[in-house]
Amino acid sequence: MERTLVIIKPDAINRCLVGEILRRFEKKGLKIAAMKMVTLQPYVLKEHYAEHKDKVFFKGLINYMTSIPSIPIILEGKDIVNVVRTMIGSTQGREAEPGTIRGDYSVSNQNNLVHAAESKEKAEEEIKRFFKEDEIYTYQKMNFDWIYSKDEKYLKK
Ligand code: 3AN
Repeated sequence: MERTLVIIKPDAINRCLVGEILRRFEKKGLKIAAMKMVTLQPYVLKEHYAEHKDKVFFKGLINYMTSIPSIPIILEGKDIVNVVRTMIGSTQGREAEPGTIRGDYSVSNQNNLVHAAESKEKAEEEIKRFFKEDEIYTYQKMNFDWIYSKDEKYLKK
C-alpha cells in the first residue's frame, strides 16, 4: 500500500486544529501507520525545505517550523499521495479551495497548517527523514474491508 508523509505544523497545534485535521484523514478512510510529536531540528528542516533555501521566506519558514513541536504522521492508502495533496489544498491559504484543510482554515501562505509530500518518491524520502523503522507500525485495520472494494484490496498500488 502506498504511503505518504504529513506534518501537522506548529500553527495547527497553536490553533487547536490537530483533532480536526486528524478527523478528516480518519473519516476519509486513511490508515495511520506512524505518528509522534517532536520539535523539529533546524538541520532537518533545512534539508526538508532545501528547494526553498534561496527564497526570502526561508529563514522565517525555519523559525516558524522550529518554534514549538510539530506532529509528523505517516498515512497509508491507495494513491495516498494524491489523495492527501487534494485534501490539504494549495499552498496559499487565501486561494485554497473551500473544503480543503487550507481552504477552510488558513489565510496565509506560510502558516498553512499542514505539509504533505508531493510525490511518491518524495514521500519515501521524507518518511526516512522523519521516522525510524521501529516507529512505523504494520497492522490490520478493522474497517479495511469496508473502505476499499474487494477488487481494489488486491491491487498492489
Ligand atoms: P507546499 O507545502 O504546498 O508543498 P511549498 O513546498 O511550495 O508548498 O512550500 C513549503 C512551505 O513553505 C509552505 N508549506 C509554506 O509554509 C512555506 N511557503 C511557501 N511559499 C511561501 C511564501 N511565498 N511565503 C512564505 N512562506 C511560504
